[in-house]
Formats: sequence, C-alpha cells, structure tokens
Amino acid sequence: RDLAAFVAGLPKAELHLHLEGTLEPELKFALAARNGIQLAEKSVDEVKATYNFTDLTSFLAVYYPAMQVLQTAEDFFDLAWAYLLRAKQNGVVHAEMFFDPQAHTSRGVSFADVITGYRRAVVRAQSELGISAELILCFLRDFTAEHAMSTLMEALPYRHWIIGVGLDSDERGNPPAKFAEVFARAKREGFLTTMHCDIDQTGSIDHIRQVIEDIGADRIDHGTNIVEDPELVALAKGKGLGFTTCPLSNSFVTDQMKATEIVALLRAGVRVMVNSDDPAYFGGYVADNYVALAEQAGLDQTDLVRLAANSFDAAWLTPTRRAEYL
Ligand code: ES4
Ligand code: ZN
Repeated sequence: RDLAAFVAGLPKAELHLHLEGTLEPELKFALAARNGIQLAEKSVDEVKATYNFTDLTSFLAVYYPAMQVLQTAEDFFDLAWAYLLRAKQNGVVHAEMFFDPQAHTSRGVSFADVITGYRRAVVRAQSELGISAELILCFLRDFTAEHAMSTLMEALPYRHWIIGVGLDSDERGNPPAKFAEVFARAKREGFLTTMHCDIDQTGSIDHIRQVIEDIGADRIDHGTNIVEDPELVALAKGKGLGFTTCPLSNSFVTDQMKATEIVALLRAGVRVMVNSDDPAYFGGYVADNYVALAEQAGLDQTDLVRLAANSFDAAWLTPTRRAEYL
C-alpha cells in the first residue's frame, strides 16, 4: 500500500514505547528455553490466544507474568535489540524507550543486569543502525512512593544512561500527586519527566491537571482526554507540552483508538504524535499506528508529516540534534 510505504519512509521519533512490551512470543519461547523456564503455553498461537484484553487490568495481568523469561543482562539486550531492528524498518531514527526496573528487581533480577543489557543495545543501535536511542526509567504507580524513591536512588549510579523518568502501570487510585516528591527529586537530580494519564473515568482530566499544574512534567503519555478542557489545552499548547498518543493500544485497552481526540489536538496545534506503546501485544509497531490512525481519521500526507515533525519537537533532543531531523 502507498500509505504504508509513505509512513515507513517518513523519519520519525518514537517516544512512547515500553521495552517489556516488545516481547514477541517467539523471543519469549527462545528466552524461556535458554533460561530453563517451563511456560504454560505450548505454541506461539497459544500465547497469542491470551491477548484478548478488554481493559488495562486484563492487559497488565498478561504483561507482567510474561517478564519472568527475562533473567540476565543478555536477555535484556536481546529484547531491546530486537525492538531496535524493528524500529529501523519502521523509519524510526530516534527512540526514547521506557523500562520498568521494579518489574524485575521485585522478582530478584538486579538493577545492574537490567540496565547494562538495555544500555548495550542503545550503544549498538547508534553504531550499527544509526538510531539515537535513550532510556526512560518508569516507576510502577501501583507500588508505593517509597519503592519509587528507592528505585530512583538505585538508578543514580547509572544516571548518565537514563534521560528521564516516567510513571506507568495501573492508574486507578494512583494519581500523579502520589509521586510528587519522587518527581521533584528526579528533577533535582537532572532527569526529564513524563507521566501516563490515560484512565477513562472522570479522574483522567484531574490527573492531567495535576501533571501540568502541580508536577510540571516535560511530557504527558496518552493524555488525549485533555480535549475535555479547552483552557487546559491552551495551557499545554502554550507550554509546548508533548502528548505521546498510541492509537492501537487505545483500541485494546479502551473501546476505540481515540482518533477524534488525537486529531483535535493535532488541529489545535498541540504537540501530539503517534507511538506504539506495547507493540508485541497491541498488534503493530509505530508505522502500523500511523497507518491505523490515518485510515480511521482520513489523514493526508501533510498531517502525517506534521505528526512526525511533532515527534522530534517533543523529543528530548538538544536543539542541534533536533535541527538535524527537522
Ligand atoms: C502500559 Cl498500556 C499501559 N498502560 C500503563 N502502563 C503500562 N506499562 C506498559 N504498558
Ligand atoms: Zn504506555
């Protein structure tokens, strides 16, 4: 298809990608075999049959147990490298990738093994693929603020390998304000900041407001429900805040891809762009997400170029590096 070829050829930054969400069933089996782990599923098809999510909770119930196959630094390298090869095919030239250290340290894997494995893939991506890649440490919001703070302290020896911190996992009952102190400390330590704001209940707009007015994060992940409040949209636009939307993910964990909201933000001149979130689980990498949104919303090439330009404008690049991409 013309559209798919155009999108794949369009240089873009991916800013909302969970490395643990790139674990394809084939790699899951390979890592399980290497680590002597017996999986409940016997085939790739059996694994895929468990991907019938209806909401975030049912997704996370599949997502976290799958991570048991990730044991050694080598495993984390293999996972990130497989993603970066796919990213290259998708026209990604810059990737800021989330990782969830607490999902690993809480089951006995060392922080050092997680980060050194991922870091090796980052370094190789630059030299072999020409992709600039960065790591963003995400705190699990359904864990305590104290656990997040001790994870931040664990990360400090590796701060030169981590560009920023984020907040993910189950949002219900875990507002941004719960982590105000952790994020204030992270900023003082020199990290950039972003937070997921995606629940569909009445709390969503309140969480977005907390991020903008109280936390002062540099980006918001998802955050499309901001369209409910035009004054907040104007504020976000004025600040040049980036919104990392994920159409295919939305259609899995909510009832639709939120094309209306995404396009409304695009038309309003807000820095919104398209990302893949957990591509191994949600049926497509970043180019598939651009195509799905374009087909759903009837976007033309100018719109797609604008989305890609927004991905660089919202990326955590130095002005010099950004200018190379725009
Ligand atoms: C996630 Cl879709 C989604 N939402 C919240 N946290 C996550 N971590 C990985 N994928
Ligand atoms: Zn996400």
